[in-house]
Amino acid sequence: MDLTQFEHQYDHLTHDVADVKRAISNKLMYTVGKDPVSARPEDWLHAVSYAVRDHLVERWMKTTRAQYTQDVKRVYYLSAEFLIGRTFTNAMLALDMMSVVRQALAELDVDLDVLTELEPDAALGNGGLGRLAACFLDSMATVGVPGFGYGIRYDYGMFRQRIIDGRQMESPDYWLTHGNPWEFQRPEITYTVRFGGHLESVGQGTDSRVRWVGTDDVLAMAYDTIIPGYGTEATNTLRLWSAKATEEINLNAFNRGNYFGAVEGKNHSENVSRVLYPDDSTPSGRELRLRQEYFFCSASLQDIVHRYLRTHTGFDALPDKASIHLNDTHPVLAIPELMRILVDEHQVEWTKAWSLCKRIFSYTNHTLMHEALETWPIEIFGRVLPRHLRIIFDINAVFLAEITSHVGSDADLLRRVSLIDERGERRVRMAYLAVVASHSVNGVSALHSDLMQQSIFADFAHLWPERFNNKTNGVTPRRWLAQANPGLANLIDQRVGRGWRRQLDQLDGLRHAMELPGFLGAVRRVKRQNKERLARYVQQHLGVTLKPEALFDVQVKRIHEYKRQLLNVLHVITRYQRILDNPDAQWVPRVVVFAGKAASAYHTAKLIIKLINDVARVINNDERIGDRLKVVFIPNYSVSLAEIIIPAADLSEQISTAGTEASGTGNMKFALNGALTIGTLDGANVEILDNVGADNIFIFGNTTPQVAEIRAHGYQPRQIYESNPALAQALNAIRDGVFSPDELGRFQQIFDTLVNWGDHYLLLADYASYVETQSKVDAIYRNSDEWTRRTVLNIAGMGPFSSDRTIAQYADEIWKSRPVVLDFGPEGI
Ligand code: HTW
Repeated sequence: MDLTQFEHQYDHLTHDVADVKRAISNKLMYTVGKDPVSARPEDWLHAVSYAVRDHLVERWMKTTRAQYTQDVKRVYYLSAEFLIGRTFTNAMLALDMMSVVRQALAELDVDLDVLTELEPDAALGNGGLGRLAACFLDSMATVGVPGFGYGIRYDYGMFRQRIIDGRQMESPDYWLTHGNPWEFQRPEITYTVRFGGHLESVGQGTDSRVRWVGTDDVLAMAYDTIIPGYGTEATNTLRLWSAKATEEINLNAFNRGNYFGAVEGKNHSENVSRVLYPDDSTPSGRELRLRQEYFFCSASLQDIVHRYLRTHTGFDALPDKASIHLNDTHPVLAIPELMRILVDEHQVEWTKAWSLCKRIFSYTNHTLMHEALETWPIEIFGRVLPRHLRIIFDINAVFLAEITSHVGSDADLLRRVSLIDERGERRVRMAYLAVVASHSVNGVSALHSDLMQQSIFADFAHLWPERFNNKTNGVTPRRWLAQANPGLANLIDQRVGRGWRRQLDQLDGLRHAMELPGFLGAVRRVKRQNKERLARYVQQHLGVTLKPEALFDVQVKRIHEYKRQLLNVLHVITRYQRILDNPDAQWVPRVVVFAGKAASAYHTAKLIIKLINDVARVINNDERIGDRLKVVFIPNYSVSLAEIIIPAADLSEQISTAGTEASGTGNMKFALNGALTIGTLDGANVEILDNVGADNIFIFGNTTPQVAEIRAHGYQPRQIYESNPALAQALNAIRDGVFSPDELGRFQQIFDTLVNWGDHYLLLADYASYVETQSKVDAIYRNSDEWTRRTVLNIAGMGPFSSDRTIAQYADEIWKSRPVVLDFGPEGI
């Protein structure tokens, strides 16, 4: 697609092509160190990235200086994951430099679009939780919240997925091979992080203190990335920590002539920031993971306290100058770490330190799934972090005493809410620690926030109802509409102006555009171009030919049983069998697209990938089917792939068992790009329904209370199997090896899980409703004007799902932060 037509003209006013050209040439020679005649495309990418980055640096210093002189309250967003994706195009759009850079490069005989494809994704996250953190950084900068992201600079991000013989194969993602032009290494900003050792008591009685000694130390070095705001000069900082050995080599071993032994320790301690744990909603429970979590919490807290003490004495004002937000429980060690810094290092009295904590911390819960709730065996915890375990015991003692004094002694209640799970191997409950230490605990959609208070935190919600609240997720319209779908963005600009990039509510104006001549046709043409772009990608990478007139039915997300990719497969198989039974019916041609990674140790999820690929091979090669049905599994799902796939979707699959998907954010990205949703009443689907209207979304399946009811009455999946012939036919085909002729029993386990072993996620209970709803989808798709009208009503209803709205609510209701004032006012340029 030719994107040049969408880049607007007025950025020439602020940036001159000749200047940009000169800057790029200078960077190529003096920073990259290459002669233009021998420069490779990667060298040009680095040169132009440095040239663009210079413009961000000016804004960054201005914002940082203003934050400092105004002594504003800063918001620290602690997250083990930031799924940023690419930065280059995003930065150019923020600076309004896209067309100038394109032209400058063209005059240097370089194609901008070739360069953008060379940039590796910063894939420092698994899925929705990490991507949400990235959208939040973008929105904090854009709405002017003085925000700081803190996380880990993993050497290896999310693994690369290849599909070999239909199976997922993982390989390391070494995203830093060619260097990262967007980061600033800060060797001078380095903190010592301590592990292990033991505790000693010093002093007597009320003077007694604990000393933590004999530790193994690792250094945490800061790397900063500029986060630009859109339509403002305000920027923020993402600070990621990388582990460095405290001493390059062990001198004793070196002097004994043992060179390799001498550097071994260095490797060992630097392992702490080596690799992202590839789990989403499944526990890892590995000691190295605990060390990772503490590593970034400790460095971040030392940095926060250090920054505060540069301009303040005493800690009374700390809660007015710092909010620390915990993105799920992975950063919860920040709580005992702040207590340790205050009490052990600054001699703050315990009660005082604890009340400061409760005003500083806030926490977001992202899952209710029991197996995903983080707990650590106290044996491991005490060995790695003895001081923090003691602090948690002390917090727990005070907390349980407080409960007893309020509600009387209720042993059962105390056992349930204790920070230590005493059943079996004793474990620390990280989520409970977060709730006890935070002044705010939020869920990520209306439904999830309600369920959270009724299930995992029910006892706490009774004790402290005022602490609990909802903040429905959102996505940044800059990346997920302006950048990913320039064709649609341009069309919207023509109808309602460009303001939606910062005020997504303005999309509401599209409701009127519907009646304008040519509008629906134009929307359809843009979708068609996006589908052609995806079809080209699939042709190139998979060798499968897709017809763009088919309905593109898309499910892209982590592979997990609760997300029910298998339910989608059951529908695909049923459709296949019906086409074979009735080839002459007027079938609406469909392309069913899957993408997503499975956690490397999650056997069932990997088997589901194999099944999808086996089903795809059989259907795609069955001549009787032709173009009526195609199935593709696109390997290596990532932010950059999402930017190609989502704009090309007609139908968005959001089909998790009601009550299991906390929010979902893919659901919002698809609707914003004009896909209609087929979904259950789960997570944010419920609110999408409220905003687009029941006529414009395909809702099916059991609701959350119905799911509970079915389970309570003894769910019998086999009965459903036996009484629904179409379902039985699909399941039997899986069981009998129709899709695995080379190994007939390959998918027996999948059959058993659903029919004989309880079907935990109730796929069979929702199958009939799902398949019936899919027929309704076909019927509407046949009427292309009607389909497009609904598409536009979806886009028009997406105003509330901007992460700018979400962040404004966090800032007002949780963080109580005020925007920084720049010279030109918060609106900037
Ligand atoms: C939810 C998803 C929600 C998203 O957060 C998720 N939670 C985890 N991963 C997610 C943002 O609020 O839209 O519905 O499922 O995508 C998640 C998680 C984890 C442990 C618990 C929950 C992610 C990575 C690693 C561990």
